[in-house]
Amino acid sequence: MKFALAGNPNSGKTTLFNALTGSTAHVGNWPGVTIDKRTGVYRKAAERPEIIDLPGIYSLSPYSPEEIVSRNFLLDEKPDCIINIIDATNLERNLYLTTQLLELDIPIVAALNMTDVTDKNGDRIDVAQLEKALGIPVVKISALKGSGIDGLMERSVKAARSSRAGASVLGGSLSALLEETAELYRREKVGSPLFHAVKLIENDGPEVGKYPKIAERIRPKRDAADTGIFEGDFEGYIADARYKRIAAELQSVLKKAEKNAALTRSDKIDRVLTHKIWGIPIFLAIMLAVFHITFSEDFLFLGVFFGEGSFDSAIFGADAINSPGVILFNLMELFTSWLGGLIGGGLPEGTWYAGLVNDGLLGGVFAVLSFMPQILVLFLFLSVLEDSGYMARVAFIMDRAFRRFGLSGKAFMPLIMCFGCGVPGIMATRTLENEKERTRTIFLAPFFSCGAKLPIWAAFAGAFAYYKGINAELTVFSMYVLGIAIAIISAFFLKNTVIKGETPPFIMELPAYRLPQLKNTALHLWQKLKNYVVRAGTIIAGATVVIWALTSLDFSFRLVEDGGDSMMGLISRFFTWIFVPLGFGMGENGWKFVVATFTGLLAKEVVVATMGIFAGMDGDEALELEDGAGNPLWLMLIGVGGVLGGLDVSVPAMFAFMAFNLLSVPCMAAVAAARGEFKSGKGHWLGKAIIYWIATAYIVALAVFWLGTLFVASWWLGLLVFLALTAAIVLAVRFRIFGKIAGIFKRS
Ligand code: BGO
Repeated sequence: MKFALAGNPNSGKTTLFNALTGSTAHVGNWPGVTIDKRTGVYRKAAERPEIIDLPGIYSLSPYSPEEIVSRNFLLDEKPDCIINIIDATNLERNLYLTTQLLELDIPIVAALNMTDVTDKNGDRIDVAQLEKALGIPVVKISALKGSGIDGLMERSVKAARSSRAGASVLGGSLSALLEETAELYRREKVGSPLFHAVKLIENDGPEVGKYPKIAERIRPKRDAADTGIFEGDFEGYIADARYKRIAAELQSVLKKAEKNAALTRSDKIDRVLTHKIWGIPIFLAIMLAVFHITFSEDFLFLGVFFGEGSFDSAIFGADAINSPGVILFNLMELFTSWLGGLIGGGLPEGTWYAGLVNDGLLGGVFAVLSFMPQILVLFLFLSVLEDSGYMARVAFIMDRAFRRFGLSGKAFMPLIMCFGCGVPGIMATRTLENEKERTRTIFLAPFFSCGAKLPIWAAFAGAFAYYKGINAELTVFSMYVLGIAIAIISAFFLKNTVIKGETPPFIMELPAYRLPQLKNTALHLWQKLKNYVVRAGTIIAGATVVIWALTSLDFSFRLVEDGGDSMMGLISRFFTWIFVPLGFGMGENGWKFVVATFTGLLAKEVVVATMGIFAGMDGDEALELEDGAGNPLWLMLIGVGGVLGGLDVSVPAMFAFMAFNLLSVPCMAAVAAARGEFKSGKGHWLGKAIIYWIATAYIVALAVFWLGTLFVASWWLGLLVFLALTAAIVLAVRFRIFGKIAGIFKRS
């Protein structure tokens, strides 16, 4: 047996799907979380029906990719039963889809979801009356609380055993025409004739294209039925008829509780959090606070109360107290060092296999694993922010502020997902109906710092804090803000040049704030943890072995003393000069950063793994660079920090390195996802996107290095040049220079 879950976005399909199948699919409070259909099995029934979670849709018109997926599935695969999820808090809008589903020749059961909310509000829904009006079984459930689900499935199995002919709520002057058209379909032996008849009368593109003869026969009769009110717009006419019928039925079905006129708690919170002026500063402050808890080495800035050397604890801090994230990082470091010693300690020093295990495999994989606790702490907060309903507000705030730059709130949703991982984020762009906006959004996706880039920021933040006294959370924060800022500038640039087009309107229901669900958050973190460990044990472990070999052996496969003479060392010299203008390609260690940048294309965690390998190889030499740096906890940071200590690569160059890795080509998986998404649209965008990412990364890193160097030399000179550059860009925009450049680009 095959059961399809169909309903509006946010009606609770995924929650019900998870409850039925025991899956852990992502539940989110914005449209587009389910972009493809998902399947699972309901094991409690003897029939073990297969459950198919279709993407959320408002209608069966083929306007968006979700609607096409759902419509094709229902028509072609003919499930044994449709479970139509209806959000009981929003009956009128949800029933619009129901009236269309009813026209199919498929058994349907309506699952009246979110009844925990309607019950709490005191709304009364007459289920028996609704059953009568729709002519199908209706079951009250709460997918979130798990109530009514067994009853729903019993009725669905029963419904699936019988057959059902489509029925339409459309009556009046249309019914004769509908019946005549349906009859033509019946003669052609087409299933669900009523559904097809309605679509044909609506002048639905694919329907007319598929059945041109019937369309031809019906056209004069349809035109004759035009009352003139809708001027030939039969789709509008039918939509209006559906809503009128729903409104009439609802009068006897729904008794809403007297509304409290006062503002709800959510409204009051929103007055502050989505404030016109303060909305964005509050968002930035929240993010900064999250980074502080995750990365700060001076938690709550308590360090001002302590004298130098008050404590002597590498785990909890020396002159201040470490944040929870850093404490966990340090504990993890201790553990990995201990484990590393246990595994690799017994191997004879100087042998190739000791180098491979200690410097390569353990150095690389443990460097990445050390950051796992901090990543989990950060994701804990991001998950809480999302689950409380705040992230939906961020899209709303961003839409208001940046729509005129070409970045709408709807595009911002998939981009927020990119904070976790670019692959689902890029795939979620399918929810954008406007192809131009979709293409632009995929171009921006890598600029949103994903979880795999976090270890890079964390490693540098730690090294900067330790060696240069630079605030760690500000270092990480700067990368996130830089990414968002470049995305906004890029959206504006692309909208006015290469991918011209309007920004479609954004309409979204903001859900009421709620306390984050422990189960959701735990699940989120568990998936992150699993994913991280699996990646460290597979792709990253594999990559470290190859990178170790390439950086330790020469072309005759002999171990080299100096990594610069290795295969990678020699090859990378061909490319290093490209990065000299960006600062991090300079000096004797520059090639290492270039190697890390290239290896990061595989997966961004590999950047840090590569640093870890170099740290292992240079360990002893780096240890001598800094006083008191003999603690093994800092070994990883010394890989980066030793270079800083050596002063042949400067702090601005390191920021340029981070900026380049933030903005340039994302990992292979994200490129493949972008390729897949570009493919479904028109135009060959992948090559252009790759060039765009590299060019953006290069230009921004160049600016970061040179402006940073100027700032370090003389802050006022740096500021002056920065302002002059900004003014030049504003003038270029004012006089449409970008458009002219794009014109040249296109002509060539
Ligand atoms: C958020 N009762 C209640 N109260 N809520 C429910 C029920 C129910 O029976 N069923 C689902 N929800 P999806 P689609 C959320 O995510 O399954 C909630 O699109 C939030 N998240 O928990 O994703 C469910 O698959 C922050 O709510 O629907 C989810 O159809 C604040 O309905 C939403 C408030 O469920 C959509 C809600 C970050």
